[in-house]
Amino acid sequence: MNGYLNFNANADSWEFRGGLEALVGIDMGIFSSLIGNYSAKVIDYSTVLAQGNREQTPQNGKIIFVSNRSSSLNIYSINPDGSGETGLATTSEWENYPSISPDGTKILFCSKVPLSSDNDDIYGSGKTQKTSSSTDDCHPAFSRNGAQFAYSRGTNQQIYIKNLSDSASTIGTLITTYSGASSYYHRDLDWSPTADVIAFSSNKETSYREIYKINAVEGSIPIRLTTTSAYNSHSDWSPDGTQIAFDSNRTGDYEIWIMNADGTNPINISNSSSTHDENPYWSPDQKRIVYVSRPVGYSSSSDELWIMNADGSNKTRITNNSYNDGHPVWASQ
Ligand SMILES: [Ca+2]
Ligand SMILES: [Ca+2]
Ligand SMILES: [Ca+2]
Repeated sequence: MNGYLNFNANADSWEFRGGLEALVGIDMGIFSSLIGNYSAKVIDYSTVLAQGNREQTPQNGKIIFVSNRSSSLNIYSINPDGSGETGLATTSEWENYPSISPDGTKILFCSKVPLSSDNDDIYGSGKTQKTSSSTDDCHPAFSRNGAQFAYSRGTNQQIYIKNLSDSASTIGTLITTYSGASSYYHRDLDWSPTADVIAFSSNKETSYREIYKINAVEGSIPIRLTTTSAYNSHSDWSPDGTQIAFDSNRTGDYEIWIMNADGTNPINISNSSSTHDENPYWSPDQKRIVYVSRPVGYSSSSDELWIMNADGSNKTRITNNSYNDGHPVWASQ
């Protein structure tokens, strides 16, 4: 049973309506967010800096992912054991690049409304519009206390930060203000859970993609973390902020790698030349990694979600179908 979105004329917004009972049997952790109940906290950066979200080890909740198993790319959730697959945003529109709030109760994602507009904007739980522009706004990443988000905006995907409670028309603060920034793409944003630092991938210095990090509050010249002249993307901070998982084709095919947060000691943990492995995301308890894999030579319709231990052992397939399953994020509960 899929979730669905209805237009609420009175509220002048999109909301998930009805069907909540049917939205899996029923974990209100994630799903309460679909009612769209934001805590509109005023942002004080000094408060943000003082707050972490990892005082307690979170438990692993559901995995949120993107699939084309219905008419367009939509967002689904699934239990880590492969059970309980549920549609969260299954409209005829395109929904992609989900980010999950640190407390596991809210999502942000990218959508084109209408689909024919080919104009990306960012939406939140209940499909509440979070950006509104004629440019492409995408790659949302919740801040570590969940009150803000970073996103990439415009032709060259510059990084901006705004409050979750800001109006959709509010652009926010540009942080990629370093020399030459406007010439480069910044994407796959991920905000450290323990510091106000954003990891991202960019073609800033090579014709490939490398991973960088930048101060999320002040902006700065990004620090380059990979130096391989290969495609390095989809960086994801470990829950304790000490490591970054990412994918790279530096060995010839795509693998899941883990490096220290300063770029040192990269380790190939998927280590399988027969499979195309990408899009890693840490489990909230930091013991496992969900990722996307398909046999080398097959199309993306063979992409499935897999989970492995953080040392690469015990690879287990979670989905098994003829559709493209990707962009997993793992919610805490
Ligand atoms: Ca837009
Ligand atoms: Ca591989
Ligand atoms: Ca599939």
